[in-house]
Amino acid sequence: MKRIAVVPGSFDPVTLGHLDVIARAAGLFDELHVLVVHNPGKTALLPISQRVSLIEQAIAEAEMPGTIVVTSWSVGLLVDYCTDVGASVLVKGIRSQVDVAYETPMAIVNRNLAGVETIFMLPDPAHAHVSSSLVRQVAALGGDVSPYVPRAVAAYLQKS
Ligand code: COD
Repeated sequence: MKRIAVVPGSFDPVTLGHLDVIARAAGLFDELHVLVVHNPGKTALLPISQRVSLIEQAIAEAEMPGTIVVTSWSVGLLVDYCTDVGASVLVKGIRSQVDVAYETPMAIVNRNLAGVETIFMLPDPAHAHVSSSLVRQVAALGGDVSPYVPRAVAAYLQKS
């Protein structure tokens, strides 16, 4: 049986921290779905389709192992997507106790709802401080975001 996992996120925009988690998860599963999901608790910067496109470009450049699908999901529960594509695992990056506190209840509910397990992956220390909100802030103030994001994202933010 194929081992399929989903890495969900707002990815607004995708960062080197996200990309590190995606690359390491890709090595653990036969098929990995990187799923862009609207987070109603956050004010979005990039349109969802642009986020998908930037993730695709970053993954192509990084030459990751296995099969990786990049798509978005806006209808219903995250676990509904997992059930639809036959994924039994969600992979989430955990940078701090704040992430643990945010992710733990969702992990329990997702297992209760659909039997989908959540794997928490520790970050590469080089990227542990990076977040999309930090990148958005640096970009908005005219700073250099290239240490924090894939090349395609830096180019996109510089243009816009
Ligand atoms: N290093 C490692 N991991 C990182 C880094 C980094 N530098 N930066 C972020 N991450 C991790 C985050 O901890 C998170 O796990 C993931 O990457 C995505 O981060 P973001 O910021 O892009 O996305 P979020 O936190 O806004 O998540 C959006 C989701 C929609 C995925 C989330 O809110 C969710 O799982 N919602 C569940 C919706 C649902 O079905 N609810 C009902 C049942 S719980």
